[in-house]
Amino acid sequence: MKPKRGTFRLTRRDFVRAASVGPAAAWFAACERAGDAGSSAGAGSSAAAGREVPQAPRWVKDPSPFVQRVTNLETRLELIDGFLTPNELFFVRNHSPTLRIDPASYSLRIEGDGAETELSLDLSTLEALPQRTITAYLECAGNWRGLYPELTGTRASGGQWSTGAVGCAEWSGPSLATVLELAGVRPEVVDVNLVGLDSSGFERAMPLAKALDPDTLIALRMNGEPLPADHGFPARSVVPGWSGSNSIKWLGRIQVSTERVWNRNNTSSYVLIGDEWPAEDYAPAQGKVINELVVKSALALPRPARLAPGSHAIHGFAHAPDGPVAAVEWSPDGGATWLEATIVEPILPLAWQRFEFEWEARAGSHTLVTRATDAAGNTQPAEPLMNDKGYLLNVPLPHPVQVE
Ligand SMILES: Nc1nc2c(c(=O)[nH]1)N[C@H]1C(S)=C(S)[C@@H](COP(=O)(O)O)O[C@H]1N2
Ligand SMILES: [Mo]
Repeated sequence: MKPKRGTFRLTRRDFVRAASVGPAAAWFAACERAGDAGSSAGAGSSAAAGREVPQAPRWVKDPSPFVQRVTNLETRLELIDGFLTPNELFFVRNHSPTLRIDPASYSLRIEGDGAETELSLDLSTLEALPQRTITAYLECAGNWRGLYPELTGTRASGGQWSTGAVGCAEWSGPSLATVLELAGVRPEVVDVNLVGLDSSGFERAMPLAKALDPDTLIALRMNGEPLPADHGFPARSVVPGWSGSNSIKWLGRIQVSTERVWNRNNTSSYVLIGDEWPAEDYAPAQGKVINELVVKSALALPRPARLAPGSHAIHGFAHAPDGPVAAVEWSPDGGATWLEATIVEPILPLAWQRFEFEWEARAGSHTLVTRATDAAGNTQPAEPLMNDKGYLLNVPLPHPVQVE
């Protein structure tokens, strides 16, 4: 469904009247407390017995199908056989434990010197706005970072993800633009900063143009269900094609600013730090800010994989930030020869693409490699983009396979 913006009848004034406007601070504090209490509930019995300090469960979903890394759950791509990532298999990147929010007391605050009116919208108001549905992939900018030593000879700091900090889902909710229009955006606005309610206060700013892109959503639903708690219930942003860090979960505040917004997530995190990006050129950021993701492809196989000799249908997922992948090549011999893989429908502009090929596997050790290219000719480069935090690694990925 793609509602036309012009068909939306309620005026901003209707909403200013309908929405409760008031200080949000008390509510944020209450919500944080509820989150702490809710998240430690599972460990209550041992705490009551006075034996140990309760450990907050880090996730609501069953973590067993994932690779568990501190507060994160990494998807095993080999478990994804269809086009979309099922919610229960979708990776989780949390800077603090999953927050559990009571939908009855939730509200989203729109504020800042660039907003003509400050508003608080409750969940039913967000649900009553025109809903847009997109199928979009979401990838952490640090996906593949754990492969840095193998591919570049150096380690990069941050979570050591293999290839599973990516997924693709159908997201529905109002466009961020629709919500911004309710408050009114002053012409001088530069940045829109989105702030989560989790205890890390995770936030990320984007330029106004991206905030007004109709595909930038405040998602309320994921794959046809209300957003799962681990993915930001009741509301998160989804910013297709951009670093997953822009897709703010448990969205609590939208700050509309007439000045550039600088915070940790565009000064020291999610910036390219290294010799190529002199800090003085990017101050107050320590390097070049990462927004758009890069063209990538990976196989849905364990790493390393073990296969029996014979013919195998191999599949994987390829994605590009700016339109679908147009071609995927694969190599059975570590990149010496290349063949064309089949891209499986559907081919949607913001989604990943599933690709497949038949491989006649002979006994021995092999290295499969894949390489995706988008319609504009952007492809996976032979040389890695070296940066201290290991973002945006996208060289064609060698995949070790033992056939026996
Ligand atoms: N509030 C909040 N939003 C957040 C994060 C977080 O820790 N807190 N992590 C971000 C990062 S770095 C990524 S990659 C995505 C991951 O989304 P997912 O956990 O739904 O897969 O959420 C983003 N949004
Ligand atoms: Mo991320």
